[in-house]
Amino acid sequence: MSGAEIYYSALANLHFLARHVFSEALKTEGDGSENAARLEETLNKLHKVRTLAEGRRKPKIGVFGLSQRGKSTLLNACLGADLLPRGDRPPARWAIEVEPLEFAYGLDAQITFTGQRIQRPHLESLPEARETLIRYAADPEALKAEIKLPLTPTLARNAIFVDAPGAESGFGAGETGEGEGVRRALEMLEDVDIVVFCARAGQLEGGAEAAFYKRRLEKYAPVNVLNFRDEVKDPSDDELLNQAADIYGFRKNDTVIVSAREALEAVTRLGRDQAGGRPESLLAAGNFSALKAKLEERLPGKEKAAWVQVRFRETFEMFARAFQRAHFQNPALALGWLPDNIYIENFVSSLPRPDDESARFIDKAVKGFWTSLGLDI
Ligand SMILES: Nc1nc2c(ncn2[C@@H]2O[C@H](COP(=O)(O)OP(=O)(O)OP(=O)(O)O)[C@@H](O)[C@H]2O)c(=O)[nH]1
Ligand SMILES: [Mg+2]
Repeated sequence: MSGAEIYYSALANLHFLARHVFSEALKTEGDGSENAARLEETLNKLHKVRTLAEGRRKPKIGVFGLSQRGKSTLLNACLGADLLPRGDRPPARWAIEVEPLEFAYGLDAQITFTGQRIQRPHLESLPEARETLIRYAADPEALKAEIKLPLTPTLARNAIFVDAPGAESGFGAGETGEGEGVRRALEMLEDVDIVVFCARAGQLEGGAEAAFYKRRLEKYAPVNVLNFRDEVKDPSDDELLNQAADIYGFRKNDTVIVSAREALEAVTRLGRDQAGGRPESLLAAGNFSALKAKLEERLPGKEKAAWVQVRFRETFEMFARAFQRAHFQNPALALGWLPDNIYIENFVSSLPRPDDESARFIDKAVKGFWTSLGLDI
């Protein structure tokens, strides 16, 4: 087996192992419900990672950040179409998910409201879709829009793009009283596989934005975007990266400086419908080739950097300690040893494949625990 195959097999085993312990724990009388809930959450995360690793669903790329950072403009440039409403509008609380399909006949839209009510507006064109999205966004009961449309995106061909609302409405400005908006925004973060954080290159400042990033986003190991590059002539890119590292704690290696406006202008100029393919000029505009490279590092099917592999190993080791300490005599006890912080936060931090040696380590350890449970794989 190759390193990648071993890794996937380990992942599958870990998933079944956790599921077994969980179902045993549920049979046990008494306390432990809190731990069980935590394990269930972990299982769901493992499930997410597995379905993605096995190619059973497309990765979701979500863009987060405060209002007016150019999130929607950035996504339109990524999509190669001016679809998502942008600019000055009343703040919306919902998410818009866009799935570009290379071979599709027309637009398909589904709007989900509270109480699981669904509508499917008929859409003929991009401008009509944009207008419809603006109209529905004003409805406080609208939770999510899912749009499918025939497009070849500028980057990340096989992904679903998620436009999150500006964090002020989603997370609550002062982070006091965590209401409905906060809950929804956190769900959105958990739901996406690749988190992109969008800030403004000319407005790097500590305070609320940096605090928001550190509290909510950092743990997802996001791709960080410093947008509005066209508006800052100096400092140099390098100085900007240093500033962002100081103020937000961005890893330089995970940060790109772009101009979503220039990229979107290039898209519009080229008239993507006729252009076909993805001309290099499109990616060069606004430095989108750098963003493309960063996203591709996170997409399935690529060998990943060592620092990310460590995350999976840490997660596994925490599981391992939990199971080992309880000697598998009492699964409910094992639950108590599970960490508060599960590192499989999203696909980004766990799917990357470890090198052959760590993959073998993980596989051997997981199988060892299975055997000590008296179970066959
Ligand atoms: N100069 C410049 N303007 C930009 C850039 N990106 C976005 N803008 C402008 O900034 C404004 C806000 O852009 P949006 O894309 O709507 O920002 P957003 O983060 O989605 O805003 P909310 O949806 O309200 O959270 C628009 O007027 C854009 O044209 C950029 O790279 N350079
Ligand atoms: Mg927006």
